[in-house]
Amino acid sequence: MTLEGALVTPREFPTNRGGLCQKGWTSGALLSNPVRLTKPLLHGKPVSWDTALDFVAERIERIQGEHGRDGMAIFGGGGLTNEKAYALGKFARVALRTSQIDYNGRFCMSSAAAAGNKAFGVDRGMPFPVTDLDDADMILLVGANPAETMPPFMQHIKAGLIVVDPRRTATAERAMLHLKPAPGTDLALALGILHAVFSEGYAEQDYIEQRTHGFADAWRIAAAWWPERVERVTGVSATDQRAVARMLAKAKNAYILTARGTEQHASGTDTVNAWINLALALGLPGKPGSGYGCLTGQGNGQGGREHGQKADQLPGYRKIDDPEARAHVAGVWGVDPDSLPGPGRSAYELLDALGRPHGPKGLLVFGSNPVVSAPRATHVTERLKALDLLVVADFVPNETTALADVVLPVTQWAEEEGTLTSLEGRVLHRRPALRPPQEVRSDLEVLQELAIRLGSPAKAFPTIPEEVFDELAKASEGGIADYSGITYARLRDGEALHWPVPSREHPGTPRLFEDEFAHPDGKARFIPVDHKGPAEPPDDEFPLRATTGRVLAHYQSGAQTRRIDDLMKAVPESYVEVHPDTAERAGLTNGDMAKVESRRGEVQARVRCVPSMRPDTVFLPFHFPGENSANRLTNPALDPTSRMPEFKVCAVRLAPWGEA
Ligand SMILES: Nc1nc2c(c(=O)[nH]1)N[C@H]1C(S)=C(S)[C@@H](COP(=O)(O)OP(=O)(O)OC[C@H]3O[C@@H](n4cnc5c(=O)[nH]c(N)nc54)[C@H](O)[C@@H]3O)O[C@H]1N2
Ligand SMILES: Nc1nc2c(c(=O)[nH]1)N[C@H]1C(S)=C(S)[C@@H](COP(=O)(O)OP(=O)(O)OC[C@H]3O[C@@H](n4cnc5c(=O)[nH]c(N)nc54)[C@H](O)[C@@H]3O)O[C@H]1N2
Ligand SMILES: [Mo]
Repeated sequence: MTLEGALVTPREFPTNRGGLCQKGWTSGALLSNPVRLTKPLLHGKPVSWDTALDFVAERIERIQGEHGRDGMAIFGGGGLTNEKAYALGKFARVALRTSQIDYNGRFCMSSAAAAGNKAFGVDRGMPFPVTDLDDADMILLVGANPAETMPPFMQHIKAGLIVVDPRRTATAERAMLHLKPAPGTDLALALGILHAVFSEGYAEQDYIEQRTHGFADAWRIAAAWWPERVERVTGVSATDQRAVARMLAKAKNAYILTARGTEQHASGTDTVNAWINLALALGLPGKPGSGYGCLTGQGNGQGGREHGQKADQLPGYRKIDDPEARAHVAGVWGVDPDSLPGPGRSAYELLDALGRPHGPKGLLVFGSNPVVSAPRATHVTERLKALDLLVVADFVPNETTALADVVLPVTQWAEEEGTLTSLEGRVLHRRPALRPPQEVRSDLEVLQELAIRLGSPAKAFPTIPEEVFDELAKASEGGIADYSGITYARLRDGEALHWPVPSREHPGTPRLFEDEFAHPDGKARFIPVDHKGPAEPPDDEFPLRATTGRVLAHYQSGAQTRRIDDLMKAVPESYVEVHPDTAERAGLTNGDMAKVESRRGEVQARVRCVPSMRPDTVFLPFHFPGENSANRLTNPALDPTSRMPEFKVCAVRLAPWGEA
């Protein structure tokens, strides 16, 4: 459960069922945070709103005058409401007319999104209500640790549970079977299990024939990955692979669910497709009571990727290079379709280009802390420092606001109205619960003020969330994520609306795929994928695989949770989980301070000896900044389709801290 999600009307929320996670319990402390940003800052000094906004607008004009429209860039966030994500995308294309916009969701769910589009013709995290899981009898959870990252979700796991994770997580503790592949070898594992399914006669032949295409090509590759060969690559025994095949095939209702452990790889899209291929071979997607789904992450992980803050996208999950989509959206916006820019750079490529000769010279950040959360963070920090203009809108100071020329203090989620879209495609309306401090403004107000200064009419950037939503609904009409039948009135009435909702009378679509998939011929696609392994395999110099992820007590880049005493007591500092033998070989024991080093940098982390760790793997949480930032190590190798970085595996070595 996300920080925001945990507090959205906990009692009426079906994925939550009244449960709150640890962060939720202490969020009172968060909401009355003494370090709340309350005044605009210009080069660190408090100034009036007009001074700050005039400065920003003047600099934007100067930069775009010298370097062209693409001289300015925007970095958004999956925590923004649908209304803000939409307004940000429109602001980029209409007020700035830049192609350079992307957001942190590129780091989050873009591989599953790309894989879902390939296989099913649509990307909705879960094409069924999450409560459907309650009736399953077998669930395979791959690269997900919801016991720590979404505690309320665990209530829906009543079925037998199989977990695929290199670490013995709190989630794996609950499983009847836990497979521990080396980080970055999932794809081979999925091929091995598919091999077992087919050779043991468990494949659903009728379903494959009637509802899918492409099995033969996918099988040709999987045929070469018999379980014993897969065992040598992954470390998962052939016996366990066959057991998974059998357990899934024998179950009446089974689900395969993936999350960041599957996705955050240079071959993340192929890896997700490999698990979807397995689901298709077993006939799960679209079968009542069964399916494939992806667990989302941030407060608005799903909605954040539907309304146009992604480099290649227009609202309604439309493609920015599709002439029909451009004409429709330009019509709603009252602009010439030819004035809309084309696709821009993906998140890491955008950050990497900042301040370079052909890259953007100015950046506006809304809802992200890339100094801590981007891969190869030291380098990203240098790029941010090379900018002529860095503007950050936030409600708390963080490592990125610290570098900003201008910091704009905005309202936080509990102080605003807006909508979010849940992992099951359900649009949720949120009422403001608190009054904001006097001087802060909402993100929508900031965008309007800037747009006016840049020459747009005020009415093109409404500040009332309901007005923005109504426009978003129109812009999405006829798109994949069609919200055109949704209104605040229907949401306030408590209707459970899952997109697409193409008209006011339409009841929404809780379950996709029951009759057909979203490809024009109605069939799902097996995607032929092969195992490649990590972009940076371990070697003599850097012999260990480092993986990164989350802990219960901290949220994301930690900007908020690192300020809460109880959470800091629970997990006060960065650490590295390591097998005791591996630690010993590096001259370390439990509690020592270690230096973890990759080709990109080094970090300081407290050693936690964990006997269940694979001896070839270490784990670091990414919630800490500076010398403790796991992202000083990570490899920005990108997936060719989703452009997602390989956060989940890079080559490192261990030594005692302070040793040369
Ligand atoms: N407490 C807390 N909750 C959160 C967040 C938070 O920061 N803190 N963040 C929210 C967000 S934005 C997101 S995206 C979600 C993420 O939720 P999850 O995806 O559940 O979280 P992660 O810890 O990133 O990764 C899950 C697991 O992947 C495993 N893993 C690493 N490498 C591999 C691999 O190669 N293969 C496989 N199969 N597994 C691997 C890791 O060991 C880890 O246990 O959590 C959300 N909830
Ligand atoms: N090594 C490693 N790195 C990772 C990951 C990993 O697993 N391993 N996971 C990746 C993933 S999945 C994600 S999602 C990213 C997350 O990392 P970030 O993109 O850095 O996300 P947050 O830490 O949530 O930062 C959000 C910032 O936006 C502010 N904010 C929140 N809501 C709003 C709003 O409505 N308006 C404005 N203006 N500001 C707001 C918050 O106060 C906070 O300062 O990290 C990625 N980085
Ligand atoms: Mo995420």
